[in-house]
This record gives sequence, structure tokens and C-alpha cells, in this order.
Amino acid sequence: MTQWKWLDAPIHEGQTHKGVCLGGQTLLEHLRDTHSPLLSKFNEFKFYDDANKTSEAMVNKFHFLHDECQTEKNLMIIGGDHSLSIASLSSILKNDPKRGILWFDAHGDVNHPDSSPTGHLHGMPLAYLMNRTPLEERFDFLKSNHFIQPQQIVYFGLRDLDPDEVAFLDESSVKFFSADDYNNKSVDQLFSESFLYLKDNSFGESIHISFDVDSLDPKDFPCTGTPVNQGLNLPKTLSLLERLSQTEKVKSAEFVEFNPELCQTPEDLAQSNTTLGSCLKALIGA
Ligand SMILES: [Mn+2]
Repeated sequence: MTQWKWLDAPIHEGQTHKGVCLGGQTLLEHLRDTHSPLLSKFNEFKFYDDANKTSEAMVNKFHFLHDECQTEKNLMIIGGDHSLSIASLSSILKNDPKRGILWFDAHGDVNHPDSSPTGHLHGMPLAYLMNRTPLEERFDFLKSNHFIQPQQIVYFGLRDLDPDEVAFLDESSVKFFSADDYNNKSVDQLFSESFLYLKDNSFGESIHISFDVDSLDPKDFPCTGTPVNQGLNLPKTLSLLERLSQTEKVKSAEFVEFNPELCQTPEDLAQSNTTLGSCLKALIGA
């Protein structure tokens, strides 16, 4: 049985809601409370020890993530906001530069500091990872020659893009399925179109999944900082994750932007925990 490493990534500095750092712990408590068989899939649990909080908290957490992602084990990262991908993917691509990347998100996450309307780092990870903007000195340790190539990534769920992002996606011909495209296609079509595309470009013998919960519809995942209506159909998404799992090519995944403090009601919290648990189950089986 494939064993996974659970990596809690409590990074919240990429946006303004601190509660996003509780996503991993909240999900883990839910899985424990419900005696989920999923837990048997993990033979290592790793948490960031933030006893020594400093003004450089995020950089320290990036260091931690970067180190912990240097592993032979299959890796399940639970965030935290989406800026954490800068550290996780820099590290993962160092060992496996040809890994195909499936990016589930309502947003493009490819703004750079000069184009971002909010200045929030969680909207920029792909700008750093695709070499659209230089890494600042504070992130020097992440420097790697293995940037994500435009042909290495497929997006699912885009529906809230800034003008500069639209221009970039156009120019670089990045493959994406908007939420509408996605909801109108079958799981078979989504699966084969993305895999063929990656394969044609010599990527995808192994796969990383970067899953922002705001890719889903807010009714299925209410507790997140930047929800956008008309999201990805949940049953289809669970089937697609199962289909991906069957390939045995998925070696790493991150689920980000679950913020338990933004739940309006206990039902919202229960719904978000259940949805996220179902996504993990579809992806790694149980
Ligand atoms: Mn995102």
C-alpha cells in the first residue's frame, strides 16, 4: 500500500485572513473524530513548530516546507494559503523537473507584484514559479533553474482573472479549462485531454496536484477567503481525482485556502471538512 507523508503548511502571510493557517489541523481533527480510514494511508505526520515566532515567520515556514518536500515519499500538503506553492513546488521540481502540474483554482495566481490589484502573495505563486518575476532576496534559498514551463501545467476552474493574467495566459498558450468548460466536459474528456497535452510536451510521467478549494462552488466549500460562484462540479471533481489516482502517477498534492475561521455556521464547517475529506479520499483511496 502506498504510504503518504502528511505535511501541515500553516502559511497565512500570503493574504489577510490569519485563520487559513488552521486548515490542516482542522481537517486532521475531523478525520480523527470520524475515525476516517484515510488516516491509515499516512505513515508520517509533520507539523511546523512555530514556538519561535519572528518577523520572518513566513520565510522560516518556507524553509521548513522546502526541506520537508525533499522526500522520496508521496506527499500530501495541507495549507495554508496558496503562496505556499512557491516553496513546495520549488522543492519538488528540484528532484523532478518534468512533473506535470494540475492547478485547480478559480484564479490564475499568476499576478506579479507590479500587476497584482491586492498585492497578496497568494495570487502570485505561478508568477514566481514560471519566472515572470524575480524572486526577492528573502526567497533566495528557493532559487532553482527548474521553473514551470507553460506546457507543464493545466488549469481547471478559472473564472476570475485579472487583465494582466488574461494577457499572459493568451501569450504563453497555457492550457486551461474554465469552470464552464470543465462542467460541460466528461471526466474522460478532461482526463484524456490533459494527459495527452502533458505527454505531447514530454511532461506528466509523474503528477503534482495543486488544489485551491476556491476552485469548487462555494456551496460545496464555503469556508475560504476568496470564494467565486459557479465553481467546479463536486461529483465530477471527485471522479476526476479518482481517475488520476488510478494512474498511480500522482506523487504529490497540496490542498490550500481552507479557512475554518471564515465559516459562518457549524454547517459550513461540516460541509467544508466533508468536501475536503472526500477529495483526499478520492485521490489517495481508503
Ligand atoms: Mn489559488
